[in-house]
Formats: sequence, C-alpha cells, structure tokens
Amino acid sequence: MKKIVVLISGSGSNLQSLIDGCHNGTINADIVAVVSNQSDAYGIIRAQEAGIPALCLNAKNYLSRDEYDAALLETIAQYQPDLVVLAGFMRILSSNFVKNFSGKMLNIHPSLLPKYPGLHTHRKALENGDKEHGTSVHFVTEELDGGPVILQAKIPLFTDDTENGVIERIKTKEHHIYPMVVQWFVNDRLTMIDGKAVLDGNPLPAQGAAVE
Ligand code: NHR
Ligand code: GAR
Repeated sequence: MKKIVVLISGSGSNLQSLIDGCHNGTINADIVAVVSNQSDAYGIIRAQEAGIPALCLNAKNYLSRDEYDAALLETIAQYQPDLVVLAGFMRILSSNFVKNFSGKMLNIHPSLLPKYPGLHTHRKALENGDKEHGTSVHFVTEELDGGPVILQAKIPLFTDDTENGVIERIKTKEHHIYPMVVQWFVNDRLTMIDGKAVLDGNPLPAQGAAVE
C-alpha cells in the first residue's frame, strides 16, 4: 500500500475527503501522518479521530525558514511517503524541501491557475468581476503555485456572491477532484516528467486534464 503524508494549516476539510477516500476504497493508499504548522488546526482533530498520527511543527520554535523546513523534512521523511499532499497548507516551502519531494508532492490551490497565484484568490476574483472561478490541483515545484496543473474545476460567480459563500462552493468542488487526482497518483497513472504533468502516458495541457 502506498503511503501519504498530508500537510495542513486549518479546518482540514480536504484532508477529510482524503481520509474518507482511503476508508471507502476510492483511494488505494494509507495516510500515515498529518502535519500541521498551526496547533489549533481543526484538521488535527480530524486526523486523531481517524487514528492517524498528527503532529504540529510551529514556526515560532525555529530561528529561520531554512531551519523550519529542515525540521519539517526530517519529520516527514521518517514516514517514507510515496506522496506528500498539501491540503490548505499556508507556508511557502523552500526549494531544498521541494526538491526532496520532486514529482511526489501535490497542492490544491483555489483559483484557475495561472490566474491568481498566492493568497486571497476568492477576493481577487470577486473584485475583478470575474464570471467564473475555480480550483486547481498541481504538482508542487519551486515556483509558488507555478507547478504543472493536473486538474481544474470551475464554478460560476454571481453578482451577489460573498467571499465565504465562494470559499464553500470551491471546497465542495475540491472534495471531488482532490481524491480523484490522489488516486491517479497512487495507481501510477500520474507522473511529472520534464516539468509536465503526464496522465496515462499523455502530457496534460496547461489547464490540466478534461474530466467532469
Ligand atoms: N511552496 C512551494 N515551493 N511551491 C508551491 O507551489 C507551494 C509552496 C507552499 C505552499 C500552497 C499555496 C497555495 O495553494 C503552497 C504552494 C502559502 C502562501 C503564502 O504566501 C502562498 C501560497 C500557498 C501557500 N504564505 C505565507 C508565507 O510567508 C504565510 C501566509 C499565512 O500564514 O497566512 O509562507 O495558495
Ligand atoms: C482550500 O480551499 C484550499 O484550496 C485553500 O485553502 C482551503 C483549505 O481548506 N488553500 C490555500 O489557500 C493555500 N494557500 P481545508 O483546510 O478545509 O481543506
């Protein structure tokens, strides 16, 4: 069975969708550890309730980003994961960390990349009067939110939308697409080759696979 480590910072609803997928057989893998950088992340409780070891590494206890990332690397490496999944993880990772898990680390970012890398994506989409918004699963590379896109899901935006409403609609989409992509990866259907996402031997276009 393939081993997954999930990194979180918050509520962990995406983590929950992955836990559920592993339990109901839609994902053929085990989540062997959950690591949070926030001690009050609700996702830690979700992990504990599922019997998964949950650890917290607080940046306050480290002198520099490099030191923090070295500790995070050491913590994760103990579990020898086949895949590292960022699920609402809110800290930028150093290039050394990313290189260690090259082609083995996924992120879900709440925008239709390459639009709106970074933070506050929902607010930006609403402020710009966008008619649609979405979320992207991508391989993590050194370039922030710049790794190759694997799968996107879209939602329409309405004139009376609120930021919180949009966040929730996006999350509902995320809970469908993230387990799907993780299953592709653990079934050896998905790889990163020469900086491109490759599914079933076919390099994916910039917007990722076309799946409904
Ligand atoms: N690290 C690398 N190298 N590459 C990526 O693509 C990464 C990454 C680390 C996290 C998630 C990302 C997102 O999906 C992610 C992708 C945090 C920030 C950020 O600015 C930006 C993007 C993402 C995650 N973090 C601030 C920092 O200084 C802290 C913000 C906060 O704590 O509220 O680390 O959006
Ligand atoms: C998700 O919507 C994810 O796309 C986003 O945070 C949410 C986490 O929710 N990620 C980022 O913004 C990364 N910077 P969750 O904790 O309920 O899974």
